[in-house]
Amino acid sequence: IQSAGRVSWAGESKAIAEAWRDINGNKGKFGHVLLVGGSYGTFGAPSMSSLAALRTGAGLVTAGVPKMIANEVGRVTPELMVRALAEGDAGEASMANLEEEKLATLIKGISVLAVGPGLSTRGEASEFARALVAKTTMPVVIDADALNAFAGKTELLKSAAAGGRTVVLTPHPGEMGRLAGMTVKEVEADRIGLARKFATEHGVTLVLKGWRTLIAHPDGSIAVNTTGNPSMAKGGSGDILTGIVAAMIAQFPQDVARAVEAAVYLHGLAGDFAAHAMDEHTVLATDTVSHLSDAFRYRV
Ligand code: B4P
Ligand code: MG
Repeated sequence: IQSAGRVSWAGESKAIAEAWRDINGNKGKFGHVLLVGGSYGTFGAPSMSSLAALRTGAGLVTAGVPKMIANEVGRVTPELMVRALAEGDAGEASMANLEEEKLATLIKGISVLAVGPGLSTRGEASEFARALVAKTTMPVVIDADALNAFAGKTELLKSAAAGGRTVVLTPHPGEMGRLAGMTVKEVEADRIGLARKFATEHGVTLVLKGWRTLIAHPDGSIAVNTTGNPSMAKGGSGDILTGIVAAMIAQFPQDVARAVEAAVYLHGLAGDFAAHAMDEHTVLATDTVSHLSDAFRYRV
C-alpha cells in the first residue's frame, strides 16, 4: 500500500456529516436527488436506492422509473416522489424519455443524478443510460446496469467528466472487470493500482466495492474504507450505497471527495451496527438503512 502513493482512511471524511444541519436550512438547500433505474420485475433496486437517499438527508428525492413499476416504487415510503418513464416492450426505460421537452421536465431542479439500479440491459435501456449521462450536466452517480452500459465505451465516461463534472462510478469487482475489459481475478490482484489508473485516466471518482472498498479520486489520491462486513454481501446492499452517495453529494456539493468517502464509510458502519444488533445471517440491506442513524451519530 505504501508504495502505491498517498492512501488515506475514508473514516476521516465522516466529519462533514457530523456538523448539525444548517439551522436555517430548507429542503432546497439539501439538494434534490433523481434516481433513474428500475424495469419490469426489478422495482426493489430503485426503491432501496431512493429510500437510502431520503434517509441520508437529501432535501428531496425523486425516482424516475418505468411506468409499469411506478406505483410499486412509490410504496417504499410516501416521502418519495415518483416520475413515470416511457418504456419499451419489456418494461425498460426507453429513448423516448430523452426527447427535449421530456428530459427538461425530468431534470428540472435536480442537483444530483443517480442512474442504474435495476435499470436492466434490455431494449434501449443501455443506450438510454449513456445518452442520459451525455445530455445532462449535474453530478452523476453511475451504478449497476448503467455501468454495464459503458463497458467497452469508457471514453464516453471521460467525455462526461471533461470540464470538471462530478462523475462517480460504484462498481463491484464484476462490474469493474466488464468496464476495464479484465477478469474479476485481475481486478482483485491490484485493486489500488487499477482504481487509481482508471480514475485518473477518465477523470472520475471510482468506488471499487468489496471488503475494504476503495475510493479513487481523479487526482490520483485514494481512500480505503474500513467499515462493512459480510452481512452486506447480499442483494440490495449496493443499491443502498448508490442512494447514500447521491444524497451526500447533494448535501455537500462543495466537497465531493469527502462526501463520497463519508458515504462509503457510513454505509459500512450502518451495516456494522445492523450486524451487531441482529446477526450477519439475518441482516437485510434495508436493515442497514434502518441503522443509518447509529452511523451518523457515531463519533469517529
Ligand atoms: P450483481 O448480480 O450485479 O449484484 P448486484 O445486483 O450489483 O448486487 P448489489 O447491488 O446488491 O451489491 P453490490 O455488489 O453492488 O453481481 C454480483 C456478482 O458480481 C457476484 O456474483 C460476483 O461474480 C461479482 N462480485 C461482486 N462482488 C464481488 C467481490 N467482492 N469479489 C468478487 N466478485 C464479486 O454491492 C455490495 C455492497 O456491500 C458494497 O458496498 C460492498 O462493499 C458491500 N460488501 C459486500 N460484502 C462485503 C464484505 N464482506 N465486507 C464489507 N463490505 C461488503
Ligand atoms: Mg450493485
